[in-house]
Amino acid sequence: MKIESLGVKTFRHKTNTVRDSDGHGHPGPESDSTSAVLTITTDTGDTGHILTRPSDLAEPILDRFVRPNLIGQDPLCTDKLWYKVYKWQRLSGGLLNDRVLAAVNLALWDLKGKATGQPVWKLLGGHRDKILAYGSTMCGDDLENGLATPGDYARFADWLINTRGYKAMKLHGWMPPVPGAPDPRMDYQACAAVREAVGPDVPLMLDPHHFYSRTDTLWLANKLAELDFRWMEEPMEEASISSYKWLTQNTALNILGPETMTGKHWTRAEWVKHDACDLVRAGVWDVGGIDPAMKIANMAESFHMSCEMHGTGAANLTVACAIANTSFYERGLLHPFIDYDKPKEYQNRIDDEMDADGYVHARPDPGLGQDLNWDYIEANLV
Ligand code: LLH
Ligand code: MG
Repeated sequence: MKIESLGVKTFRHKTNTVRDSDGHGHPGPESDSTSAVLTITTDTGDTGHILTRPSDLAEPILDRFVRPNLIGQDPLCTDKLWYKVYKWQRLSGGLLNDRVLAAVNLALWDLKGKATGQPVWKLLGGHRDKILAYGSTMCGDDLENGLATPGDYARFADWLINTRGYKAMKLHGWMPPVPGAPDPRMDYQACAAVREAVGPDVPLMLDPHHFYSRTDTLWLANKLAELDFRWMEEPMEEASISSYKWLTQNTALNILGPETMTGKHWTRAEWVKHDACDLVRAGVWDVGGIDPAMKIANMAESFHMSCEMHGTGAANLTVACAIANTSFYERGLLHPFIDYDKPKEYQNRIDDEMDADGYVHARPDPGLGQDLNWDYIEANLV
């Protein structure tokens, strides 16, 4: 089997998410957006797909760095092909980023699953066929009855846990440009209100403003430890390993990381070696795909550490179900104004349907388990 082509379909669809001036998503009026699907096709007619942002699939990047390394190659050799493309990153002048590596790697894994008739989570180890989700909120806002006050977070937490069935929850705090943010005391008040609403036994986490000082971070960490929070993630710039090492030494709260720091599995290994985190973060879109994410999970397991996947979607769910050393799947981002369970126009179903007990089930279908509405995509091509 040999790779014959890589093709991209970019299409229009509606969105109800708006970005603020710092890039955080919030509910907003319906507007137009675009997404893209990468399709890898072989000489045997097998295909693999991945849905992503159009900017991850720019034709000049695919033409210069990806197609020359993939065409004619065996698509099942995912790690070998990852290295073939990755080697070009160093001299690409920043053009070949980790999201491009991830998109190509994910489409190859989807192809491998479909060609072998197996779901990818089983090919990778198949540790579990369902996993508890934590409801991961959007960042705080100033919308009436949205996520504007500690009481809003508490009311939403009550609905997530006691009505929708989540068994765990993570708050994203208030971040600029929301008035008054960032403020660790505001974050703490929201966390305290949520703990009060859901009781002592529900696992809770916080993802606050990402650029706090050491002293603000330590104050917040110690207050969250008093509330018996499970972990906090990314409260400071992650390039500063020393700051995280200092933080983990000084607080009883578990610190999860690194999430957005570049450097793939190599950076995660450095964080573990330097005791800069208690739990290791990996997300397929942050670390360049499934192959590097599995290396991170296996490295973490070798140090008796949990590896928590960052972000939602079929490929992160796939890794979470493949490995032993993880605790939750991140489901979101959620908001009282958004119906997360409703498929988008370009989906036949969402990637991560959740049952009433808070479990997201690994898909039995071959591949990564995405179910795209091809009629919609074809009818709305850009
Ligand atoms: O700052 C944000 O918008 C969130 O932190 C976002 O990146 C979210 O994906 C996250 O960190 N989840 O864990
Ligand atoms: Mg995060």
